[in-house]
Amino acid sequence: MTKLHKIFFALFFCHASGYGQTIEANYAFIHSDDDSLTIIKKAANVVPAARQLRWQQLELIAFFHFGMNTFTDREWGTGKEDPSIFNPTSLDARQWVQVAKNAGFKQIIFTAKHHDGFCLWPSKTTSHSVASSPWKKGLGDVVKEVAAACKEFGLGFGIYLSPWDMNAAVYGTDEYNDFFVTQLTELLTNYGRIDEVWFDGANGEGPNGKKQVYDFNRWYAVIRKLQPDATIAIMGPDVRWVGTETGYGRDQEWSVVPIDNLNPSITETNSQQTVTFKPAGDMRSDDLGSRQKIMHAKGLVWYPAETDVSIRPGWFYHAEEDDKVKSPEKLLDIYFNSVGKNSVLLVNIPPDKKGMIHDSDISTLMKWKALRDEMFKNNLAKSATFSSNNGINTNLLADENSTTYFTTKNKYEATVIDIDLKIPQLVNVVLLQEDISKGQRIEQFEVEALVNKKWRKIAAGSTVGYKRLIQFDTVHTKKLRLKIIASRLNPQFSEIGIFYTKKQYK
Ligand code: FUL
Ligand code: CA
Repeated sequence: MTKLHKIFFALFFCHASGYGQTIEANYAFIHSDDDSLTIIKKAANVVPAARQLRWQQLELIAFFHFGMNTFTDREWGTGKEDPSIFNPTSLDARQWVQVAKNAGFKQIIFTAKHHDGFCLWPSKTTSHSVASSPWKKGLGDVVKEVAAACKEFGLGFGIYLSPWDMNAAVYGTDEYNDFFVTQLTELLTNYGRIDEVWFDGANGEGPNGKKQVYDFNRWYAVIRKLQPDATIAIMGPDVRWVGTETGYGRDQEWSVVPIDNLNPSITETNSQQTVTFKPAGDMRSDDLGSRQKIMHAKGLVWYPAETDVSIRPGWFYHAEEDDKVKSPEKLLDIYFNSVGKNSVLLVNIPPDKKGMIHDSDISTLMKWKALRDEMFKNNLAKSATFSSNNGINTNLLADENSTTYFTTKNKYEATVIDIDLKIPQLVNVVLLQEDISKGQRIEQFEVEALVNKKWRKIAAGSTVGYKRLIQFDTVHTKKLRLKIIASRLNPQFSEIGIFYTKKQYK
């Protein structure tokens, strides 16, 4: 062995066994003899894979549920629908994507196939598709139109492909896994770049239904090979379901969570090490990653939350819900409780029978966007001065760059950042961000304002992560301070935003 080989071996072993942090990875092994400090250190150094970081920075993704259910007025089909029912009169995917873009969404996810098995693209695997419908005389391809619109307007494009398939004759047999791989391969090769693949966990077969064992690991391998930058969400290794469909995430939202099925033989070997299989277990409890939770884990993994919600009561379009579209204020509250709680918000906007987004949805989306624009237009932190007893780079706290950060000197984990607004201002919203490309670390924080010469606590919480947004009763103040009370290693605090909005939506 040459010297170079030895060094390489040492580095590799060091990483693979989870001791050093020489190679950045989105997982870490925990050994039975690791003490608590070592475990905390490991947790603090788990970082998102590049695809996970890109996904998190999107903040807002739009879901388009459209398909057979749009025409039968149902939420779940039967798989027995006649393809002739599918006949949008003026489908305009450009309108969908333009609406999404105007509302601030950065990516969309389209239901290429829902549980009823009807394919919105002319798949070679089945005749149960748009090819058998009257729409465009059977020559249409909705996936193609949505993909092209996303490309035109510069949005990411993702697909929802339901594992559960009520129509496929092979469903319930081994062959279904081949059938599914062929469908995936069509979608991942014929439509350009795919940014997210969304696998739903729903299955309503019931006690006498067909039992299908999904070969998820094989499917993941196909995705990694054909679209290595795509995140695989929900029933997948990259992105976790937040656990509800309400739009409201957790107060304490850790992106680093325990993983007990960490298997060294099925991690990728490219420059950034990432997990390629789904962490096992139910991840719906309130606390997924506190010190208490990670202490007894066998491994740790970067597995962030996606919060999905529909703008209407249902996932598919129903005319009787035209007056039940969520209000702009409700969407703003959801935004604070999802994006503002270290999650990505996935809002479903279902196109109607014409194949267009309805005016009621457009109107609410544009008002929601206007509320956000108004709220965040004037960041008072930009003209503030920051100081700290034990920190460096206070000048990077309001440079509107989430990858430049303030941190503490030496090994100080707790810190206080003083914020001087120079002139008294009205304040009722704060924004906090960590540089998650270096990990998630903050465990407890408080924000105080000096009011009538006394410090008043205006906001407090546990995790920050990619973004934390908090509204509170308006204060008139010149001085604020942010206390980072507990952190896993030195905090890497990238942004503080301070705002005032006339209307409050709490
Ligand atoms: C659920 C499905 O059953 C719904 O129809 C919808 O697609 C939602 C996003 O996921 O599990
Ligand atoms: Ca910054």
